[in-house]
Amino acid sequence: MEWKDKKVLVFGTGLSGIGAAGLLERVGACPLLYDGNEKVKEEQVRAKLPEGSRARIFIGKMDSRVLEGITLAVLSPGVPTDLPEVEQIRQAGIPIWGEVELAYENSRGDVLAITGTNGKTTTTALVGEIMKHHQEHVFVVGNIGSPYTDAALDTTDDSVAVAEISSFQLETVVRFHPRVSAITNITPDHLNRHHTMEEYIRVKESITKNQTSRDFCVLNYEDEELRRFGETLPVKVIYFSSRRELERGIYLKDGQIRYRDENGTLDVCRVEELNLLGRHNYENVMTAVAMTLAYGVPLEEIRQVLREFKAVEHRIEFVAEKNGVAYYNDSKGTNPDAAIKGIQAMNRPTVLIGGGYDKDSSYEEWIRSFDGKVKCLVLLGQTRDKIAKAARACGFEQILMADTFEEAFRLSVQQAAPGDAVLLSPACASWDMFPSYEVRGRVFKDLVHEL
Ligand code: UMA
Repeated sequence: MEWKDKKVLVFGTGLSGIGAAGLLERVGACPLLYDGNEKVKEEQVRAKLPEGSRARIFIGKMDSRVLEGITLAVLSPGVPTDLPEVEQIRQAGIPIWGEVELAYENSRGDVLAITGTNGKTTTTALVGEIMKHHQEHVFVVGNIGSPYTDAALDTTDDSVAVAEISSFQLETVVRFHPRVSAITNITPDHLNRHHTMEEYIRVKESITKNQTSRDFCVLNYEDEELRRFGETLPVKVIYFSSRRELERGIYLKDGQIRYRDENGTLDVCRVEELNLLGRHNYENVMTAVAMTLAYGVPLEEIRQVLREFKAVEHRIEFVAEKNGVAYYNDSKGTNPDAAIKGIQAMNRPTVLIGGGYDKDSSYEEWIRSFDGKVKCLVLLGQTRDKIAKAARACGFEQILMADTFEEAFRLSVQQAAPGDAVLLSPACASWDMFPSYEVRGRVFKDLVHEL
């Protein structure tokens, strides 16, 4: 595409918006950064742009002046595609891309892309490490926290972009075409944005929409929807299973991960050799191994990385032991399914901190997974009353309410006895109180270290 002097509206001034504007300026286009949040200050946005940037900035209510001369709009992932302002853009006949699409259109080399409700960050980080061990130019980008647009223009024909792609980002891709894709699992999440489970599944599955018979897609065999989906794909599908031996694919049996294809069966590793705990993590490992084997990385190289790889920050991360109490940060447990994994990983009586931004999730399954391990639930945020109601309906009564994060932490410390664990695993996003789950996790860790 010819970008010179093209006027492009960039919707959102967070990480993705700044990344997109930076890319657009580098290719000679004229970005107009737009943010609908009136609390955002123009100077703050300007300060995030490179020195000498000529990008224009507009904050506040969208009006027709904003769209004058605009030939393309690039949405940040957090901007819903059915927002009235986005509808206004559509009505004006302006094409709409997501930030990922803009990056892809300006990139070279191959893309290995991972989506799924849970496990995508760990899988992306592991695929990234394996690829970095294998070759020189590797970019780990996307939902993991580094906008794809920041790296796109530095990619080369020989480089690989390992991309964590959220459902928000998939809503607005057009030609995005990974060489290898993976969908780790699909369980309810972000239903306030996608409205129905059917739509959420459709969006997730669209990661394969431009893939052909030359490409690969790694899917969870134990997820019935994904198993069925795999049968319909015109792509080379590799299934993984942590529950049964597969005729073809990668599976876990008796603590051993094995990969089997038409050439025979390979022993990948034993789970005791990994520094990761829990079935969900073995699934992440299998996804990463299948993706990189499919891409042509030799198994011996993959094994070396597997032995060294450690859990990612904010995902069931051990913080410290204080007065006999073990503190775990699972701030990335941003939906009930992820938080269930957090509980399952605990092997001590646990004081659990939960609650946050309301995504229209239901919490009963999470509460039923407490399995006698949770001695007290400390709740905060938008969802605290909804969770308390669900907990009581499930017969769980040990509930404390907090107004602030600091209060929730203080109450948890008071409730925990030596030999217990305190687990921050909220089952909710952080956006009602924090800019991101990373900030929430760091605040938690700081409070633990201050004890
Ligand atoms: N905005 C509006 N109107 C709206 C919504 C947002 O103007 O209706 C503006 C906000 O005022 C704000 C900006 O858009 O200034 C924020 O954009 P954004 O929400 O897309 O956030 P970014 O900082 O660009 O971060 C995004 C991803 N955030 C979301 O998808 C919500 C980050 O994923 C990602 O790391 C980053 O791009 C880089 O690619 C975070 C996330 O929580 C980790 N993702 C969700 C998840 O994992 O569950 C999907």
